[in-house]
Amino acid sequence: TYQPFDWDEYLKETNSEPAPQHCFKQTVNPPVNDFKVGMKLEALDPRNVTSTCIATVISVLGPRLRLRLDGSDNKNDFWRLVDSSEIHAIGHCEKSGGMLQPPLGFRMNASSWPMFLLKTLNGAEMAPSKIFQKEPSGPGINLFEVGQKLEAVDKKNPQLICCATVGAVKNDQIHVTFDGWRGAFDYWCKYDSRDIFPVGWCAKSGHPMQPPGQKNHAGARFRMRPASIPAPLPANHSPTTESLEADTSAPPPPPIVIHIRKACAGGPLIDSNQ
Ligand code: MLY
Repeated sequence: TYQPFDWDEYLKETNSEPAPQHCFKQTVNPPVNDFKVGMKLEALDPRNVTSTCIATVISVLGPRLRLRLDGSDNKNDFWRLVDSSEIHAIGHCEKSGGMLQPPLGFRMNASSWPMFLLKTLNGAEMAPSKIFQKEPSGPGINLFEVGQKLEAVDKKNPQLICCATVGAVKNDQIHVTFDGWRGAFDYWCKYDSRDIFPVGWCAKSGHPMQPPGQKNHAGARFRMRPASIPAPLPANHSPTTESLEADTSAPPPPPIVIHIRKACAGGPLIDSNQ
């Protein structure tokens, strides 16, 4: 059975505070998701935000939708909250005087767009306007503080919402760092980004949450063993300066795995049979 991540325990273990709810552009109660796979809607093209396109719901996860632009390939899916201001019911664009556009990288000749649009909408299940929710207003200023914990979308794996920390604050931006992971996934975003959530949001909304990775010792200990079982001490352990220092020093780098196609000879130093 799925055990939600124990934030209370983790906050104690890491002696840290969650960023308060009022820092975020998110509702106190996560919005209900009544979208169904296959429904069509209008979405801003993430690669060309001046265009409104037709999108199809590919999957639903908590209050989020995995979307694919009709006429695009399956390599550019993106995720939106059901209360995103970037999605609307079909008809919204035209009502506001706009015209639906082919997505960037439309797989056909541009001249076939009008017929493509007609065919893609014919007989389609259109998401009813009542299941779209109004985007919350959010704070007018950056209220985050360095060290505060939050839940954040991993932009490189955008289906994931992960345990994260505010690593830095600068003007209207925050630096999101992922607990237990080296810097490769970190990013800067505006304080009112829709990709960051207060601690407990995933549990409340029924969205899975990624626990910390295993970069640091605290994270590893937290993940590996239930809280009730105390950490084993090495034989003859005494809290020497050396062991205290060891806890704060940089962790060893993880092993690097390189996959080599068997057919390729890697040179004299590579055993291609490994
Ligand atoms: N398969 C990927 C997943 C990384 C996820 C990192 N997030 C949680 C910050 C990898 O191991 O690189």
